[in-house]
Amino acid sequence: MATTEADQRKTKQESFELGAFSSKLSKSDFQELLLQLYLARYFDVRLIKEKKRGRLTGTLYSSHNQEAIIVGSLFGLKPTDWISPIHRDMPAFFMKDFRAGWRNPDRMGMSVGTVCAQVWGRVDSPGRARDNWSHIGSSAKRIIHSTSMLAGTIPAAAGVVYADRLDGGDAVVLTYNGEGSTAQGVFHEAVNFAAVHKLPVVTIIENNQWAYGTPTYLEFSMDDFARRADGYGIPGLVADGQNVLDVYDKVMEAVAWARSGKGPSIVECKTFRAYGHGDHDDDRAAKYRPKEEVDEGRARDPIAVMKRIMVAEGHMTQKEAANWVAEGKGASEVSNDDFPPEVVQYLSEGIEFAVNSPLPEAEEGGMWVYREDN
Ligand SMILES: Cc1ncc(C[n+]2csc(CCOP(=O)(O)OP(=O)(O)O)c2C)c(N)n1
Ligand SMILES: [Mg+2]
Repeated sequence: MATTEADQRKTKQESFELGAFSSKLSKSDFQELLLQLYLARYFDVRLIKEKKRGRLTGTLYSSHNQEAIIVGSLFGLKPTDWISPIHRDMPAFFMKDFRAGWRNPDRMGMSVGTVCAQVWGRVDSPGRARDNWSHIGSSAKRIIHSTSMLAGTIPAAAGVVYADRLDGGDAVVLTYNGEGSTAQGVFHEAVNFAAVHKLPVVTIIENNQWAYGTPTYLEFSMDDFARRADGYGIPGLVADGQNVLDVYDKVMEAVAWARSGKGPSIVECKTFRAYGHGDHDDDRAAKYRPKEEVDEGRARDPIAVMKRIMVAEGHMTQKEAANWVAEGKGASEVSNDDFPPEVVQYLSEGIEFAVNSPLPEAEEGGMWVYREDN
């Protein structure tokens, strides 16, 4: 029996009307979206388990509970579009252009093995283990290199699509940003620049209510950050970040607007950070965030929300929805049996590739630091 308000929300029916774009998706599109949600979640919990098991070191920045933003925003992109993910979006590096086939080597996204090699700090990572986590990029796959300077990728993204337009291209760029990064001066400069030049820049705000230990009411004085868009003279959309279809609809609206030459927009996706800022912050976060707030913020798990919609749309039976129950569970409560086997298999292959990739030779440490041709 539901006891708390959070429990009641968990059991509540989803009332969601399909939007202009999601209403055109097929049953297999719905199934694919759900599978991708499982994969993004599995990436998160498996890395936590690998670290606990002692096979992995380094800080983890969880996207648990925020997977619908990554999956829903990537789903409608063309292979030639660009993305600029940051620390909270690690699965995006290998999930870009997934519709071309998860294992397709020509896909315009990194391989899962490359991304795992990056997480494990091995020689097969793009920077040959010189840096960790999201500090990667690939111009060949149209992924802008992530930087730790919050909002610092937006001007780079604006420049990339400006150049593409001058070359006659129609590429759009999705930039991913936490809501905290919007307080940076460069955020305003870059969005204003994109607005003035009508550049196809879709600025996604992952509003997870916290920037490290700072709550949103100390970050900006409005309920919907998307209203800031008015000041730049561009559209500002708000999406339910727990609902992959709503994210897809709002991002596709912004992408269509951008592609047709009308310029940039902001899509604010409302969500909640499930854990600490990184796993080094988990214990502290449990103190600075009231438990009720955390329970409330995690009550609508994106996997559960999608299942409820699929049942309502007749794309899934209640029995099928009970097949793999990863939703509502933390890393310590979940096992491989809670995920579809193809999801476990796919990521396990990537992890084995990384674990079998050697560490770089120590001599490499001094290479490519200075010019060596004079
Ligand atoms: C310019 C800048 N200031 C501070 C930091 C340190 N820092 C890294 S992540 C972070 C919080 C980011 O919060 P938010 O943008 O909301 O993203 P979230 O981690 O919540 O996804 C801070 C303060 C930084 N990397 N860059
Ligand atoms: Mg945040």
